Amino acid sequence: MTASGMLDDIRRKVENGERLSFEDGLFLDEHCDLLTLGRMANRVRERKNGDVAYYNTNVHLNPTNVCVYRCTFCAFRSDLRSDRAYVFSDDMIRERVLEAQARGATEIHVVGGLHHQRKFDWYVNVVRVIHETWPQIHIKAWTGVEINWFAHLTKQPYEWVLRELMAAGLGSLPGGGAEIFDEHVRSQICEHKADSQHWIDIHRTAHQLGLRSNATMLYGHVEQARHRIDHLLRLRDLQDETGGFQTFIPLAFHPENTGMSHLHKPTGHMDLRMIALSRLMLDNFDHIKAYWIMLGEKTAQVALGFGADDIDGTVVHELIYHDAGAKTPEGLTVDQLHRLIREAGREPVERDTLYRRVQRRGAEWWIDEPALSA
Ligand code: V47
Repeated sequence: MTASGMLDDIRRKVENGERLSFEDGLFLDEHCDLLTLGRMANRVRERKNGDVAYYNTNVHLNPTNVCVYRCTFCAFRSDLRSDRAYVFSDDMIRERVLEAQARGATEIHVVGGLHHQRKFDWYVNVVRVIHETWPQIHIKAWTGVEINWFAHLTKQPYEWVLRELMAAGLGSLPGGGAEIFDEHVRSQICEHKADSQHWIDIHRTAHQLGLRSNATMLYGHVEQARHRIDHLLRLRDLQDETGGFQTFIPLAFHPENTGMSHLHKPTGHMDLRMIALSRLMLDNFDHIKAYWIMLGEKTAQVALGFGADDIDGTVVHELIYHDAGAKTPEGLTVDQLHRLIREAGREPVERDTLYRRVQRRGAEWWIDEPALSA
């Protein structure tokens, strides 16, 4: 088929809500111009989410940066004996939770390093301390890679690990650690950590236990188009099976202070292409997030016209991207988020982690039922 025939065929599929194939994805990634890609993705976004763009009020907590792994893309990790190494005490965790409460946050996002000397109980305790300090906050904690490490530490199955964390107050899993599923690329960027199949098995188990989770893809390093499409389709397959993913977040590689600092940061052009491509390929995901921390506020705002319906949140205290050279502020106010969303022509809706509408009166907040997404 000619290139224009291929594009016509894809346009027709998108218009009819038909699923795109691996070959369609590869064609779009390698040959389709940005505006055509964006227009199609925006059509899909509009069908799924209308005029709404979501944000949430959240706070990040990275309880330690000490990590047994040495992923080449990571600037955040530290050796145990480095001057940079830190570990939060229970009091420091409580202080962060009380700050989150004062800021009116509905979610705390917790990820960190895999500390050589901490046992599983320490990670459970992080969740428990947060939950006991303020039971109302949703705890989105520990990526699939961390869950895999806990299973290794305890020699217990994923289900057991997840149930222990749920009993302590875990509310959902963030989408990190997915990187790129292709085994060859993965061996170049994060050789020793949980492999793709483990990451997928962990999210499947979480979904079976009733936990929702997110998914990510780290792009703009040594991967190629075929690896990106393969990654998206593996996620789409799992979503067909469980329906447990809430949102997909394409993560642009930030090279500063990493083992791949010779690479260039992805351009705004590529960032927008990845947003649009994911919207088109992940037909069974309700939401695509333009994570402003990593895209920058300006690109994230434009991404709302290229397939994204979510801009993440107020954030505060983000370290993983800032250690890798992100120039974005560490947090945005609700007013700033509203302005970005409104100027992009969307209606800002504050959601909780599970995409339910948050209502506020003064310092109080509560959740409107029923759930906004299936
Ligand atoms: O898994 C680490 C990525 C992820 C770098 O679920 C880097 O709502 C770029 O997953 N350049 C962790 N990326 C962050 C994450 C996340 C972020 C926001 C929202 C959610 C969610 C999840 O960050 C890691 C890795 O893929 N990462 N270092 C870097 N130098």
